Amino acid sequence: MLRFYTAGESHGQALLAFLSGLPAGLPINVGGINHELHRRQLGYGRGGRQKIEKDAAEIFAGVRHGQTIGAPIALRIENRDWANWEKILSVEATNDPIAASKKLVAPRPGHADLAGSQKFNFHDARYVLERASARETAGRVAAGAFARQLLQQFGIEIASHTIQVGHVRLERAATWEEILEVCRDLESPLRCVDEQTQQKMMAEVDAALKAGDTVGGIFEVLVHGVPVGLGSHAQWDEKLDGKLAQGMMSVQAVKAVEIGSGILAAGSYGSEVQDEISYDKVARRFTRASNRAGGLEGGITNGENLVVRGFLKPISTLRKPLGTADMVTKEPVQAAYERSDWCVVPAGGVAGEAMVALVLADAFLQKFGGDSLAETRRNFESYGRQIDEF
Ligand code: EPS
Repeated sequence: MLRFYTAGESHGQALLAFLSGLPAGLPINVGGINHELHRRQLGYGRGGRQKIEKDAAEIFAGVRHGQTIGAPIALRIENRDWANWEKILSVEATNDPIAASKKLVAPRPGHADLAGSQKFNFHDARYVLERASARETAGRVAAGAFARQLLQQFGIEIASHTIQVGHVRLERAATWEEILEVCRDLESPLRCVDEQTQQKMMAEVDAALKAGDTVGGIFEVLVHGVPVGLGSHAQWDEKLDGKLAQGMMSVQAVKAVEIGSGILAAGSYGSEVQDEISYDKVARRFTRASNRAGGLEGGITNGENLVVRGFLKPISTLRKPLGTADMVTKEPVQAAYERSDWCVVPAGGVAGEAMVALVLADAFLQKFGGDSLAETRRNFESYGRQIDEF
């Protein structure tokens, strides 16, 4: 239903995003889109690039007079750094020695550099890394902000927080209110709800910086107000947990995804992990005493908060480089280093929120359809009555 693509190189003119399938008549708050882009740029452990950029979406198509018109949406996020790369990454063929000087032949272990160069047959990882860079997530965050604005119309809210950085883990559960609050706090260095834990996490980030190293971690995306019945158990590719996992895993540096307490559950008895069901007669809703399933049973939303975790490996650009092999001479060399972030967990959380928003909005539109927001709302409300009367 909802399709989206991005294009753009990290140091090219701009990042582009295309999104189609949103109903007409959805009010669009451009400030809200730019707020998400700003959030993505924040976080303790970011490198020099974010000081250059001030990401903002310029909308070229699909939105008129403040609302969607049912036409594909196209937008552009300028790369301010392009001014420094115009000659290096010129569109036209060039013999400028500066372009040759930026060739990258010492692939970073863990990055797409080598596998991508072999696959596309370049002896210059520049062409690969420019697109593999996590800067691409700015396009996803802008597209995700549209999906988020659709979901907000139906009382669905998305937030994320950091539960681990390096070896430091948040050892207690966080409430939805705490997570919302820390998400709204743009000054929060690592978006962790517990100040003492956050201090320890910051020390991990500092230690990585000092050592010329990088640290990974875990971010958790929560969705509040999800209706029962998105996704389906009926076919493997209709299961919403599978789609969320794909969306989340596709975020750069994410190497594992967990839904609810999936990892803990694998080492527990069934009696310890299933969420017992009861019925609230006043609210006319089935409720669960716990939410270890993370809001999904059989690939279908069950009305509890969706809980999806992204496990980020430490990013692969190290100031103190690892050993590698030169792609041309095949001799042992040190991996390339230009500049980098050393912790991206909070930014990963914002990209994760965007992917969850896009996957969920797609499932939402599959369930409720509608060419206009009014039609979607009618269908949503009619289904709500079915659930009330169940
Ligand atoms: C990023 C911008 C990039 C990297 C980072 C993410 O900027 P530059 O390469 O100019 O410093 O900091 O990308 C990577 C982690 C990577 O491995 O490529 C951004 O805007 O998020």
